Amino acid sequence: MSAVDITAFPKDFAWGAATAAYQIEGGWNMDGRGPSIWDTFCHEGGRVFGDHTGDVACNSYQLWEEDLKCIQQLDLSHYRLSVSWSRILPDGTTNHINPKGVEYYNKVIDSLIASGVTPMITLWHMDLPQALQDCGGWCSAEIADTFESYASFCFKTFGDRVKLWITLNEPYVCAMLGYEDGIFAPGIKDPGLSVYVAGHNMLRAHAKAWHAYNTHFRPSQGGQVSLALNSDWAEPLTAKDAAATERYKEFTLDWFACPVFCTGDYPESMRSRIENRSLELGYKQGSRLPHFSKDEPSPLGTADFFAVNYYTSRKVKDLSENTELSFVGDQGAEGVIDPSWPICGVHWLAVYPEGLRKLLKYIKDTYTSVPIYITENGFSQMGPVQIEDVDRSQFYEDTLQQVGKAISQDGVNVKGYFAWSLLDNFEWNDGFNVRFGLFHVDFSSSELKRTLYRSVHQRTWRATWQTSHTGKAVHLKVCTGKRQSSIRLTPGALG
Ligand code: GBH
Repeated sequence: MSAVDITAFPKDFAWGAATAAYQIEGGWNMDGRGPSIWDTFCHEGGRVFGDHTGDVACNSYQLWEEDLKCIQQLDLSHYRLSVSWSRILPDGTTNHINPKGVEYYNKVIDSLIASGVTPMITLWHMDLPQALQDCGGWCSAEIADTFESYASFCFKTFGDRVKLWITLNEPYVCAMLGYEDGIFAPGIKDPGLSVYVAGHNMLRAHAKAWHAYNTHFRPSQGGQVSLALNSDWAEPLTAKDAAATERYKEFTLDWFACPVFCTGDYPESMRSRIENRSLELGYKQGSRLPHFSKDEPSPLGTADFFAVNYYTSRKVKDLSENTELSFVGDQGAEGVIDPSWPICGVHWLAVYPEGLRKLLKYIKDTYTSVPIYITENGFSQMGPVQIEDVDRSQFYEDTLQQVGKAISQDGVNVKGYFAWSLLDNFEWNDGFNVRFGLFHVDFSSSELKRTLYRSVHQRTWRATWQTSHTGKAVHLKVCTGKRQSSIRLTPGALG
């Protein structure tokens, strides 16, 4: 086992953890919060593992001080959280503001800052207000203006203290799973159609919010705004699959990154492929991939940093013979798991830390010299709780080693790393059955006690960030699990 080279990480590197409102807060109907699409989706039954819901989750709405203790215990420099849109604007619009909701986030933000922790706030992490879904959700064109008003309200209310903003989390996942496959809220299954409309309105909403910040708030607040894009790293399964791999990348990261960082429009070949297939399939109602209007602010240049969520990688197989009207049909490619990559917990999470290094280099080479934040990355457990989570520890160590190499050997300007997640939480359609936390949460008792997983407590990856962040040397004797070693980390290249 080799240690992480901490000399690779700059002194002001952000060492954080991330969470999302619906996954941790609970308090779903407390103090005037309006319902979100995830409340509806869970309460319907039959949608989520064990019919679990986020009604209580980690109860962070009432137990915020417990979360803060966790953050302090880890010595995090940053904490990424999301605002529940319907907690502060119960019907999604600024016509009705819920003061108790605003008070909650003020308390969270103020206590983070008082503890020396920099907040990064996501405005929308999957939990659209139900009232807006009732008007068509992300498929309605008006939502872009509604989101802009909500974002402006948050900038105005919290922006004196919050300087790092993410408008939308993972538009790809929300459009695909919410509108194509229907396995995430709002549960719409409309293959090959709504997915592009939803994605388009998300980009319009993001662009409007960024422009609002840039014009009205940046001059006095001086913060930064981006959107968090998720992407697997993708490699061809065989030499024959090279073109399919290009398409796979285009239809995942490039779909959203190209309009924002490159051209102001979707990748040329994505557009022509969708248009050609529409013709072939006899689809006559114009392009399925919408066009950006010249009368609206362009998405181009609407990100002050690149925020990427990385979990896993795929080998890509050509699927160009597929004749279905669907997103995968348009993409003409399919991702499979390389059998040499271990699965950690949940079935889709094949561990390949090298993929993160390759993805970071791809982002740098393809898109941008703006700084990159890794806004999510993590490792899950399933089944009986293992407080002695040796594999997770090894995962973080291997991953941070790859991030270090991306910085020091590939010259990628990585500014921060946020582990997903601070706490075990409501893992969407997997309910509480999949645990991503650095802290275990005991969902079987009403106290919802948080307990640091063993490895996080002891192992070197955590010392890496403590050392880098605090400048203190940490000596660790690693004695859990199969792999044994004793490693001394000293602050390196600080300054
Ligand atoms: C992130 O999504 C989310 O931002 C976060 O809220 C979530 O808790 C975290 O990841 C862990 O999942 O195989 O059909 O069940 C990452 C993207 C979307 C990847 C769902 C896996 C599973 C689809 N994930 N997907 S399926």
